[in-house]
Amino acid sequence: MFKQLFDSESSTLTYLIVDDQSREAAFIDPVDRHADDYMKLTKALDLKLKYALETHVHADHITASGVLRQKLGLQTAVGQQCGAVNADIQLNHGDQLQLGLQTIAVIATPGHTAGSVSFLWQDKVFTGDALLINGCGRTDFQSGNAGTLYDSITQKLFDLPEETLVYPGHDYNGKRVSSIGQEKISNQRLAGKSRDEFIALMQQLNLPQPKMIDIAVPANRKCGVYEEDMLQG
Ligand SMILES: N[C@@H](CCC(=O)N[C@@H](CS)C(=O)NCC(=O)O)C(=O)O
Ligand SMILES: [Fe+2]
Repeated sequence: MFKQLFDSESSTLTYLIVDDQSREAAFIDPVDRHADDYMKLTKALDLKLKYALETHVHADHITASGVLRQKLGLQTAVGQQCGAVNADIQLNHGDQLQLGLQTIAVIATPGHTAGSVSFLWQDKVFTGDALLINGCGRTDFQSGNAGTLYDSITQKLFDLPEETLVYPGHDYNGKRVSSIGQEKISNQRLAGKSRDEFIALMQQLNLPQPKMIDIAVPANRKCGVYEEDMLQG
């Protein structure tokens, strides 16, 4: 089973993936203000929540992973390079996570942030803010690097089978799913662009900083829960 959820305040896409046989499940990029909904869903569907997986340390919203760990006893997992020291699992390229007999493979896709990872499950890839639908994550904070992002997308994500479904970490334009083949042909940031052209394009974006960046990044390095709160349980 698979569900896509949307946070309209930050335009974040959250995913719930379930192994139907064992009922083991994982959230990808859960958002703090929806923690109660996630717990209701977990109960209603009789799931054993095993993981809260982060594609990166987010700059624009606070993760629910730490709260879900407290309430559901799941493990939080985030890329090793993210500096999220109290996450239960520090992910590296090639790692595999199990839900029952099913495998979630970790693909390092740095560039939006140095620690960004994507998750491959069945015919779906969850790309966080590396590859967006007809776009890509910005590269101007959290050790982002446009050249590195170009390499991650063109050498790792675009190497997946063309029919692989692309589920991004955000969409700001009402889109919800794409495919590797579609993005290769039509992504305006990448299709037909050389590495140098892509870097030049990313340098010209001049986007305003996310409103929550100064709060969200330090909070998310602690899975969204400050240590004092964690001690109180
Ligand atoms: N206006 C948003 C900014 C959102 C933003 O910068 N999002 C990042 C992802 S964390 C991004 O890469 N956006 C790509 C884009 O806007 O094209 C806010 O204040 O939170
Ligand atoms: Fe991001």
